[in-house]
Amino acid sequence: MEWLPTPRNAQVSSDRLPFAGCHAIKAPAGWEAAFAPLRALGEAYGGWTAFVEHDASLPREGYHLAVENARITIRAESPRAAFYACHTLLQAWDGKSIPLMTVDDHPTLEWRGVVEGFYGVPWSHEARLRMLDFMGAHKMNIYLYAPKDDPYHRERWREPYPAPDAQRLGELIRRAQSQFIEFVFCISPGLSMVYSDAAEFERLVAKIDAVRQMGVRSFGLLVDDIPEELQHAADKQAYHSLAHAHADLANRLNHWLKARDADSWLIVCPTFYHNLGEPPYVKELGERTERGISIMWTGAKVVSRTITHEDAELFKLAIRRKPFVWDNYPVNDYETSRMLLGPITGRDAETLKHLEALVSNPMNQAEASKVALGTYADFLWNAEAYDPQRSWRVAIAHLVGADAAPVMLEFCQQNLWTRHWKEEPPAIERAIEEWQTTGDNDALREAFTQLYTLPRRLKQAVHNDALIEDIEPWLLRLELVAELALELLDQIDEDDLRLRSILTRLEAIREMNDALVCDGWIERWIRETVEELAEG
Ligand code: LOG
Repeated sequence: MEWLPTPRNAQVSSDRLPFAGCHAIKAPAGWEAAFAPLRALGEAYGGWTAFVEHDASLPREGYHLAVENARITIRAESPRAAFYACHTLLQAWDGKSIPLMTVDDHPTLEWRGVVEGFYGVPWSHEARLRMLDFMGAHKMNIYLYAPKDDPYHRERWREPYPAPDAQRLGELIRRAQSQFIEFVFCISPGLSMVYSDAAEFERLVAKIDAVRQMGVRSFGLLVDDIPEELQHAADKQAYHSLAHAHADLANRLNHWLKARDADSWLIVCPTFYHNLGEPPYVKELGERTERGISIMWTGAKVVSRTITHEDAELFKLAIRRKPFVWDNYPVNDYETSRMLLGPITGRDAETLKHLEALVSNPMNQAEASKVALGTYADFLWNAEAYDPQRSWRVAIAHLVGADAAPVMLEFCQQNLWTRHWKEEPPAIERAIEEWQTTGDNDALREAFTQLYTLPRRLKQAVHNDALIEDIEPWLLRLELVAELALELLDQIDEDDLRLRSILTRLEAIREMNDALVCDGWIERWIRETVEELAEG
């Protein structure tokens, strides 16, 4: 299996040695959690000893890993760095042996992760736990809990979490800790909060304090997607602008947090979060918000197809600190009929130099999001070596295994478009265009057959049930429309047109399932071909 993320520097020998865990791990006291991934392998045969040393001279999260004959040495900047070294080792393990190797590694960007920040059905508890494991294994270090449709996060922000929810939240927090992930609890009070009211502030900190008691030190104050003007008479009296109110609230909350924990961290998502720093709101927020408080930004647009270093510099100038990027890819809440299964593109190493953090806002489908997220993990860790096409293949292989990767890639290629995000058009577009000039039904039949059999081939090869569940509606739709397209081709060849029945069936498919694949090309071909035949 290839590494994900790609290490900065790796020398790998073709010599492999049997490995089934370490019988001894010698490490600094207090670093035990960093070796959980190695311990999980068991301490069975093989006779390996791992020596772990703290090396403060390495870059942040940097590690050096050497696998020699019967001895593993890790030098690491921190326990988290040692945890990452273990994962590099585990990814090189094929279940039986590991290669002799040396690796020198550290990340491009300090904070790399995920914001669960979309509208619609939030991820299930199980999906979140699996996501945290995935993130840890791929060297992502920050998760923002911010599902818009968790009522206690936004609509009913004043109310405490009921006991069962609080218990699940606690479990998430512990899982994040075990994966060396910074857990950021976010709250969105801006739909109703009276910012100037002291009792409202007390309600806000009471909610936050309950989560703080569970071991969280980082919080997000999110005021995105709220009215762009002050709403309450008291606030209009107390503040001369919305930015004034938001900066005042952020500063007060930050003082409250710092008084309880000097290591606390406050992250603010402003109301004007997509621009190049021009709105007066952004400048005022940047001026008034105290240093040390982070400010989020989605790029020049809500869904920014590119984020250049020039864009980042402009926003940075306006807010007087490096932006904390909330990246709206592969989120699909604005077009739920589509899936985004391509790699992240349109950002580069130069952009990252101007950022404090980058978190991806994924799809409602957690498992399917891991295709894009795997490529984010790679890009954010080693942006200098990032190759989206290569990364895409590796991310897919990590998700479904090497054997199933080709068929999963084939499926991903059919799902790369939304209103705001367009990659290469699906291959079927070219096949259809060729057919329009050549009229070669057999060539088109072959292309449709490939798509028709894809769902079945995929289900045979892929054993990740959560993934199959996520993509099931798209698999079904693909099979049904490709089957219908084949039927239409047969009718043409046999000169036995039953056009009305084709249209009725197309309508029935659309009614039972609103998933859209191949950017709608197959459906369009069916409809247009039927129309032409009806006219002709
Ligand atoms: C929301 C976000 C949503 C995304 C994409 C931010 C900061 N807020 O336009 O919750 O998932 O767009 O639809 C948003 O992006 N607002």
